Amino acid sequence: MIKFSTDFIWGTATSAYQIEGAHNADGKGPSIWDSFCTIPNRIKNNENGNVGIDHYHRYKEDVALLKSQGFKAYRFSISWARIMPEGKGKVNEEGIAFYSNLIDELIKNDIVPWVTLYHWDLPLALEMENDGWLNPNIASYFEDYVKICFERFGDRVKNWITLNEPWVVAILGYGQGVFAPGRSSNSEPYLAAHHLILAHAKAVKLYKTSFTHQKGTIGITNNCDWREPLTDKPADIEAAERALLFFLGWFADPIYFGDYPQVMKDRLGDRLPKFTEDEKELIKNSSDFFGLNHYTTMYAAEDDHSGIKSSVYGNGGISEDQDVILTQDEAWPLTAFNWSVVPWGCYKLLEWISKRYNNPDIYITENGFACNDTLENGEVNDLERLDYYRQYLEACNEAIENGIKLKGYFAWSLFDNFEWASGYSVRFGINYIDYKTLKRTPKASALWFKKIIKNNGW
Ligand code: PNW
Repeated sequence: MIKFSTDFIWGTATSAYQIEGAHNADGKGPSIWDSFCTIPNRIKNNENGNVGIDHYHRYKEDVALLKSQGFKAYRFSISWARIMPEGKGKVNEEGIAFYSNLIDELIKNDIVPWVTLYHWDLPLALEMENDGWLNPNIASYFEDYVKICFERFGDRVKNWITLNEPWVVAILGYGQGVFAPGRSSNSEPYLAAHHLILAHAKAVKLYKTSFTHQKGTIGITNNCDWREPLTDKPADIEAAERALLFFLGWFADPIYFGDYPQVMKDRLGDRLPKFTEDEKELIKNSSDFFGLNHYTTMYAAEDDHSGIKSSVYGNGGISEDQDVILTQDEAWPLTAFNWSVVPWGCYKLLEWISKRYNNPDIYITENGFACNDTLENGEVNDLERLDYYRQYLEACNEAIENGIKLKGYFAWSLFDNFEWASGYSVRFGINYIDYKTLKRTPKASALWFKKIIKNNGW
């Protein structure tokens, strides 16, 4: 029997650009994703989030769905360009009204809002006029924007996440160029990441100094896969550890210890920016909880440069900086996204985080499964997804039983939605979207969640 404690937080998650649509409605300014999607061939089938799943207009129906499926918490993100169309300066009251209404609707239905302040949709003006995350001033622009959010929503929102997955912003946006703003470089990811960390820390400092009366918590969400040593050779064990430090330690070490992992400093030299002593103080202990997005696992082996070279930028970071070769096991089931299903990897990652960062409160803010669902006789029988959730939650439960302070879990995602460079071709939702009518249909996995949340387990 699997039982979670009664105060375990059961949630599900989305992000603004992936679901809202209404890309230019009611005074919203363009974001880098609006613009990235107009470049031919960057997105599968040249799709975009202009309409999304029209959550902007259907939010009441969507909150009712959340409620009917038993979720206690809902993680969504605020579109910066809806609040500040030019990224700075003027505030758009209609944008404020949308999120304010959404928050009220959630609270009315006893669903606790968990709000991500940045889920990749940077206002376009900041990119074009100020070089986006490459400009150190971005940290103060971000601070000005979050201040508005704390002022306008902080009376009702008590759970804030500053940034979603800065690793993705840095590596996929500035390293591989497959996500907005579409740049390819082997040094810009480290610079962008540096400013992302500082922006996070400034936002937290502001919240902790000027908004203590709101009595909320604030943290950051990082993503990380597990890296399992391919063999028990010391070189491979070290390679796996190094891969984790380049992936998660890159962001979590500054936040828990005040500085980057030594192995990154050793290997990157001048490409890794340095924090000043004041900045280290600012960043250290700047997260009330450890937000984790976790999906998959890979083997890691030392790259001795004798043979196979994966791509220059392997999944996990800039691989030439790490000398790590990543592979998958043929025995591991694959999702439609080619991510392997490895529940024990989730357990091992939770354990690694707890050990390295001194047993923090952890929230899994995303975990989920991609497949090509089809609607048959009005139903979606996504048993593979259901199985994925069951196995990963079993791993979570085991972690909790062994003293790891995992306090909550958010399924990614509440809906099928715009899956970034993959467009609408990949489905992650527990609720199915018919993209012609935008009708929402609960999948078997959503009905399963409803049952297990009610029983706190199964
Ligand atoms: C996350 N990777 O993105 C995001 O937070 C979601 O918006 C997204 O829909 C979800 O996971 C599924 O993709 C990621 O390459 C994108 O390792 C890419 C990676 C990880 C997470």
